[in-house]
Amino acid sequence: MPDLSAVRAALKSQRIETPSWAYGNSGTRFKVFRQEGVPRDPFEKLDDAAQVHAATGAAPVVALHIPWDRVEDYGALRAYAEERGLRLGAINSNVFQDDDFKLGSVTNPDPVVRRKALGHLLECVDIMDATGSRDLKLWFSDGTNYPGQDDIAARQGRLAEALAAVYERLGADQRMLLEYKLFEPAFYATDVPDWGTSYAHCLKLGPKAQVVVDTGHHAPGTNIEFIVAFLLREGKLGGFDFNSRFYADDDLMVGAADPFQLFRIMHEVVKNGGLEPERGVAFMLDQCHNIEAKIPAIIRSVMNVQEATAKALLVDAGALAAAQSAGDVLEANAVLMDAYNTDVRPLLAEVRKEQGLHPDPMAAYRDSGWQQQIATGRVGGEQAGWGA
Ligand code: PSV
Ligand code: MN
Ligand code: MN
Repeated sequence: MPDLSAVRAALKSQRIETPSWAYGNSGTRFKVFRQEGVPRDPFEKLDDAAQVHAATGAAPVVALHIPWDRVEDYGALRAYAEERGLRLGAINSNVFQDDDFKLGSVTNPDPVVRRKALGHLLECVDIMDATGSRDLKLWFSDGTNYPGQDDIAARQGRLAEALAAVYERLGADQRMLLEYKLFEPAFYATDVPDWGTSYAHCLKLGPKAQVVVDTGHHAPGTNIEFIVAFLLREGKLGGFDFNSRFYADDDLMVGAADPFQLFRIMHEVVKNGGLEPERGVAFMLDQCHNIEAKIPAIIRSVMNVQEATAKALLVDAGALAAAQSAGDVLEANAVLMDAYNTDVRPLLAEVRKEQGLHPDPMAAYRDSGWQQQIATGRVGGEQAGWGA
């Protein structure tokens, strides 16, 4: 049987990083839906993130996206976060919203455009120095739409060159996390389409380059937990961008579409040591809440990750290993399913109470009055949003 006090301790130490863009307005390519009380600047995003942390006790880190979260003084933003018990997390670069990047950013055939893209990535590392962020998250929209449009291998060479320049610029305690995505916006060939491509680049670069797994970026049916187990074994899993998908990059609440998949992923994380803080695996959310209230959706997402983690921690590792080595297929599967089928909500409620938190984070937020306060208080000014 798993040691319950170790399970409780592990649950208390897990940190989930929330994305600044999830607090702002968002939508689909068809429509951005505006919500009342949405933050008007990065400082107000931190105010909302502090509410998520107050309700859950598990979300003290906030990822930024540049230039969406551009401010005059990043030191002041950092101090503002720290005053609220938060810290600034991954800096997400953005080389996908500029006309110059139509044919690619770091893989663009034009060296002038490539230099501009690299300049942005290096600026993001400067920002990390000021914010105290450990991670630079790189997602490239680069790719081609038509066969013959550009030289696939040459684009890999250009990508490698840019990555090497960024790697060179990283400080001793900084890392770069290279994200992959099967398709979109490029529809024929994406330059970093899968974990293998990301892994190969990271391997060449060195230990400060790690792969980030966005759960929404795979072909349907992909065994994501296999990828997780492989990368952990190789010491190359930098973190997750958690979200749920039914079809493509849906960015829905993690654990909403397929809680069993999330459990299988967390089982591999737990089993392969990925929950230990020294491993440095970042548990980030990458979601947009287009039709649902944003702060409660983020709280729900944090809870969904915690529930999957709790179930994974409850797997009877001894019984599982015994069944596996005996070749007892049904028993091994049953051990895993027993953990998955456990209702961990009472355990998590107890753990929260032990931490001095409300046992139900959704109720804690509802009772806080924050939603009413921002709905009436945040009037005037432009509300922040995806791409704003
Ligand atoms: C675009 O697909 C994307 O959703 C990537 O997953 C990035 O991590 C995110 O946007 C923020 O740039
Ligand atoms: Mn992502
Ligand atoms: Mn995505």
